[in-house]
Amino acid sequence: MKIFLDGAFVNKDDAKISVFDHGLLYGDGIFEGIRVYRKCIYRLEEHLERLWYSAKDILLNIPMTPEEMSEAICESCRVNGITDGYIRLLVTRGKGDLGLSPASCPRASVIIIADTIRLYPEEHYNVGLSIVTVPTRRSGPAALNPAIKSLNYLNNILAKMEAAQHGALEAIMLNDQGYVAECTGDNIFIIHKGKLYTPDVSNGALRGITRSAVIELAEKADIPVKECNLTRHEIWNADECFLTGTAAELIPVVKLDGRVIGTGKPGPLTQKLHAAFHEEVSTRGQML
Ligand code: PXG
Repeated sequence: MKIFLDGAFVNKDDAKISVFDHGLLYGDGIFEGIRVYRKCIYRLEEHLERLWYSAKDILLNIPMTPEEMSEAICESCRVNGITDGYIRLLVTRGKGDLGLSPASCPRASVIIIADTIRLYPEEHYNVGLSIVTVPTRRSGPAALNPAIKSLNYLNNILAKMEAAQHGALEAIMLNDQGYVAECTGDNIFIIHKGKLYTPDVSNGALRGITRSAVIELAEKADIPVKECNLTRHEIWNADECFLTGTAAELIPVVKLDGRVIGTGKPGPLTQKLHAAFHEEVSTRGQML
């Protein structure tokens, strides 16, 4: 496997960064997770736009243009023979001195890993996930803006571990006000009386690329969509519930906190939207 590291392709075992990289020392950096479906890099432009927004937010100068980044991503897939897979793109603050200030880091580091991805076990797409609400909260915009896809994922990691302690693969994270924000690595949707609802991004949800795709696909299918405040009450009483993410795609949720949602089986609108999503993935994006 070849890794793109600061402008060159190096073997996996030689792909090393400095222990003085502020991405490692302080989690100072940003990332994207991107899928490739049948040689099509799904919604690459949207991922790059989000990356550049995250960079602007943390005053990080990405040492490449979006066009150069797009080409480096395509080349990472080509050199590794990846036609279906997962791309992990990182931009770290780069090497500097000890101390929080990025002033000592002259150049950001760019790392591109093109690999394959393990989704949730297949059975969960057929029977649905049972998830739980965990105590760890999603950080609010007044602390670390959750719209920044940063290398600081500790609260999401804690939430993921709390889910595992309850035998669940995913967890709902609430925001400071107690509204549902999202899951640890996925956005959440419910269907109630034929309408689709998802937490507004102001509740601490990442503006997920899959989330945006599902909203678009639902609107195309004449399913009304509302981005709003949601509490666990709405989720427990929903007809259907599902999660969205680059790795997960759309995955049904049939239980929250031990309470059955809807019929306890993946619902028809979830299945319809997942099918519509599959139809678009290899046609929407950058061809290799
Ligand atoms: N919320 C959070 C907090 C995420 O990190 C999503 C929602 C879904 O967004 P997309 O754009 O993928 O539809 C994410 C997704 C990884 C990795 O290892 C990436 C994510 C989550 C966990 C792991 O690349 N991001």
